[in-house]
Amino acid sequence: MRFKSDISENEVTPQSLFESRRTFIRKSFGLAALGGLSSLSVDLRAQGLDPQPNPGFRVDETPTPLEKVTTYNNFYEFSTDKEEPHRLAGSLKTRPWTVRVEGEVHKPRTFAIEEILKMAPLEERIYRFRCVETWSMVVPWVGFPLSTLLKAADPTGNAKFVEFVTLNDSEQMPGLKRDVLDWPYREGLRLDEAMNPLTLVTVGLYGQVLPNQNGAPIRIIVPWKYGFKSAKSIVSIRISERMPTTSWMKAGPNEYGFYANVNPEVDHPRWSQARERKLGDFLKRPTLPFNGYGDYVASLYQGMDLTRNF
Ligand SMILES: Nc1nc2c(c(=O)[nH]1)N[C@H]1C(S)=C(S)[C@@H](COP(=O)(O)O)O[C@H]1N2
Ligand SMILES: [Mo]
Repeated sequence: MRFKSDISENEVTPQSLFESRRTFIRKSFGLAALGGLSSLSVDLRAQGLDPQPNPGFRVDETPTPLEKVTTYNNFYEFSTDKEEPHRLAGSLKTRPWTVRVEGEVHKPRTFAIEEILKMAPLEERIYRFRCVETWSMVVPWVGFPLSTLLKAADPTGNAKFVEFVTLNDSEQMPGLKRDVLDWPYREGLRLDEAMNPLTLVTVGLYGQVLPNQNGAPIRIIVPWKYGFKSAKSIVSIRISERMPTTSWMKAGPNEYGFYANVNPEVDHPRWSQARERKLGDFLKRPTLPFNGYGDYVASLYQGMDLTRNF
């Protein structure tokens, strides 16, 4: 069992280390500001928000250093090079920002980001995060369950799927000028996956406002699925009766399925998914089914062939 509800914050990240890391970030920020790391310096408390640790959702592993989490990113709207988004994402304007919740709902709504930030108490949840390539991280994300936001729009009886749509503005996101994906970036979940308490509306990490390169001002985190399911900088949540076709399914239907549950037994056609390297580690480690969250989510897929529904 990798999850401990009784583990103290100090065992996971020594508070002194956490604090010194924050100080380090603030200091290094002076240098990094020109490189687009500016949102890193904003403590969530400066916005009147006070994320509390959620003891039910932590991982018995040292979190990946903030510096790695914020400088090695997939964000194709900026660049396909993982080391570029943190340099380029400064052009993203995260205010004003709205998120529409629409489709199969009784109460379609457009929420200002400020309303979303006040919608539910923010929790810090330490989750494993696993990219479809062989790297992984452990990150103290800050947010609240997506179910809160979905319930506010009151899904109809036809609601079966949820689609997330990313901002599509090539003035702010230079990578959109290249034809690498079917823009805007679209991802999706089945409604029951979206309502699972692990699925997080994410607005911060390490107690800071979400850095642009990590998907500011609001993204989704789905900890038991490959990273591409966790759409960044979203402007719309569409609830539908039919399964949406995601950008990655369009790009490579044999490589990226709708479900994309972390599964060491199903290889990507071009590489094995059985092992992963946690960013900063030297050695690889075995990948766990559902990224270690099987106790919470395996029941969602009872009776399904996960080799076909990859
Ligand atoms: N809009 C958008 N969301 C996205 C991506 C992207 O290119 N555009 N990349 C995905 C992929 S492949 C991964 S692994 C994660 C990376 O998140 P991180 O940079 O916070 O680690 O974001 C996902 N969300
Ligand atoms: Mo990824």
